[in-house]
Amino acid sequence: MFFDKETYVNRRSELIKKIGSGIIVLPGNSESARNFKANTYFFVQDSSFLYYMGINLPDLVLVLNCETGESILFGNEVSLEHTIWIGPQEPLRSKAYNVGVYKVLSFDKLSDYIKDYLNITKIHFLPPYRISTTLLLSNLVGLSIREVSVNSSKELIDAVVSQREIKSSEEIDELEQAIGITKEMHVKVISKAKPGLKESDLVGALESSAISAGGRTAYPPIVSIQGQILHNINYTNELRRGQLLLGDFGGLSSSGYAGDITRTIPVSGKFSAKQKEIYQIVLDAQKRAIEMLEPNVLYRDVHLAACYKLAEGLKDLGLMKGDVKDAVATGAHALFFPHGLGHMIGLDVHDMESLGENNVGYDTEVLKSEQFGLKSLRLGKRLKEGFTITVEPGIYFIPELFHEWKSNNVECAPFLNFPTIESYLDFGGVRIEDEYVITRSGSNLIGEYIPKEISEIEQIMN
Ligand SMILES: [Mn+2]
Repeated sequence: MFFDKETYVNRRSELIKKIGSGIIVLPGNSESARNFKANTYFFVQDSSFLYYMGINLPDLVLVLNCETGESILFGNEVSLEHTIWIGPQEPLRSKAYNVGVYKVLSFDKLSDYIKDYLNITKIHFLPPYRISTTLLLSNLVGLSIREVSVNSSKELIDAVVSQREIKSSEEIDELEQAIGITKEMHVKVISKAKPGLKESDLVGALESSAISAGGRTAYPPIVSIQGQILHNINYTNELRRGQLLLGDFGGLSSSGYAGDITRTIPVSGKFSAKQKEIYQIVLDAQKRAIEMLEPNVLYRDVHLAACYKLAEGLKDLGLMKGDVKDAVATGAHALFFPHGLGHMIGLDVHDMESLGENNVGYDTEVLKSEQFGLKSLRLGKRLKEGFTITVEPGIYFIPELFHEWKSNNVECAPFLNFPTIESYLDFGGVRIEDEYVITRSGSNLIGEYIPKEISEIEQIMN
């Protein structure tokens, strides 16, 4: 339990009210074996289960009965034999009481409970993303494994998204706590980085920060001198003078909220003139995007405004040419910025992504584009007060993409100055990422400011 009992009681009763009829089944996660059953990965609870139940333990299923209004937790108390291995535990029954669930039944009662309702009313469940959950649901509702996901409840997905996308002030406190931990991790990496170290030296330092703070990293850290590889999680390179180092990582708050921040720094402690130019374009694009954040603005439009800013800067440097709006319309800028400007953040680093990007970041008003670049934008819909999001533009020089576009004479080629771009192919990449909460009239940075101006980064490094 992380918040008051009332928080969980209210969240569940609101969900029951929204769905109105039928049975809602919310399975928590199970332990996941690494190489044999008892040797498991770090346990991560299902975020929807955690949102409505607040218990961070494996092998539990929450059932909300919309017919009776009842919440029931299915799970087993720890046996004496297991206690010998893991020590005495607070009874499950008492944990459930603390979040206002007064009916706890053993796990083997779940199947009969659902069976009684199967042909009478609708059983609502979210799309599973782990095979163990798919199997559980397949057995409970009598569908084949293939049928489970497509039969998940759109009503339930929409109801859960509508609740979880609006963060309460206690959730924003948690996100701030995660940023506090994340700031320490970043400052440690910025102050420690220097030629001769390996990427893994820095990963060791940031992991130790996260663990010392009582948590873990929220996702596999990206710490790379090859920033142009967007999700590079190899840490074998040695840092050399003249290179840029991209660090995209964050910690978890004590109740499981994620931090997700990116900084890009010069290994030598000083940006070169060329690096400064590209870095400043990315920073200006981020600031342009942040200025626009307020309720009712389409995040797709914020993304596009950042793209215009990037394209303008790249045109000034002679890397792009022609009309900036036309260039962005054809997707030319995506050669340098192939991903989206940001995503929601909360209990998941890409919040609720398991419920489907289209169900979380888009709606009937804004449909996802299929254009290269724009199709990777995870959030396109109108912003609302209480949304918590990331703003993370970048510029990358991806040799493979460059060669492909150059040799295939792509439609947007007239906007690209290929010979000049070619002279940047060993540049790497720059990304700058911060988190914002949408307020009534604008937005606020979540948590403490983490240095990002060129002079601030150089000052910490020297
Ligand atoms: Mn991110």
